[in-house]
Amino acid sequence: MSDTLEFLAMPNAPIDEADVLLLPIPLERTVSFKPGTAKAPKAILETTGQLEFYEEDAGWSPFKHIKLSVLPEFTDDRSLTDADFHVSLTEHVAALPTDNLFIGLGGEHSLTPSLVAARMQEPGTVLFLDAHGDMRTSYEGSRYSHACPVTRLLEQGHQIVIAGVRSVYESEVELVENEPRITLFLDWDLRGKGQWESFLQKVNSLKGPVYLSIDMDVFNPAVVPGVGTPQPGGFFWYQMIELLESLFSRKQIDLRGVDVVEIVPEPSRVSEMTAAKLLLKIISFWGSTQGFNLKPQNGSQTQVEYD
Ligand SMILES: [Mn+2]
Repeated sequence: MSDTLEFLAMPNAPIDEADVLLLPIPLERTVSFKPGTAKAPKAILETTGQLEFYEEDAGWSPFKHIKLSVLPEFTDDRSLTDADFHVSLTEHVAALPTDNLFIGLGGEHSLTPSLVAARMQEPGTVLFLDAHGDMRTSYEGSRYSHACPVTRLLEQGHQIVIAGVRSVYESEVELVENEPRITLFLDWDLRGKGQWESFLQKVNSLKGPVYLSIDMDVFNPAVVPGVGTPQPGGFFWYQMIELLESLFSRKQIDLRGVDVVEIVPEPSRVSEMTAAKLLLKIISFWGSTQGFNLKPQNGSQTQVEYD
């Protein structure tokens, strides 16, 4: 049983009963700078054991009411080509129950289009938080590189709202200028109060199906030093909280899925803790918006046996 991954050291709910499905995906194929992202899902989930059940921003204990299941890791079969791996990931996720909050825990950012293909089959909006443009057509010989997910998402027919970017290639700037389906909020532009407010308004006004992809390098490296390709600048913790509050303040939000990617575990474990707490905030804010606080107290926390 020691290989079983858990969130907050709670027993996993049966998949068909779970309100939140969390899929660890230790994908590491195209990392170009700091290796180690394959170790992230396990390191982050182990760190969740240090969180409190009570979530102080929404002011409740979400898992008294919410049932969560951490699924077995979707391990990488290295005999598969990149293309075949991503098809198998999409098929795996598409076969899961859909009446839940789905969270993919990476792993490198190239997994996002495969998760979106499974969870958002009609055109929708991807809110894409990242230090980099991630809009290359291919990179180092692979269309499935962590530098290319935005291009794959455009091919699927989605709108993309990208924020936090502070590293782009010239052809990516040209793509943004010519592609009306991309809305880009450069990190520098978000530093002004007016611009930050208009970004939050944009987040709050997203209509139709929405998918949230969080590359942890969107954060300032002082907050999250352990990422595959760090960049100076970036979000601080309470900016992310404000963003999540804006996203989840609309009760009718049609959130198809979330992913948290690109962590590389590091000795201080600050990065893993930030990712762990971010997962807790996302689940808490989502659950609060969905009215779980009014539902019976038979969530995963109630299954914990204290000694
Ligand atoms: Mn990225």
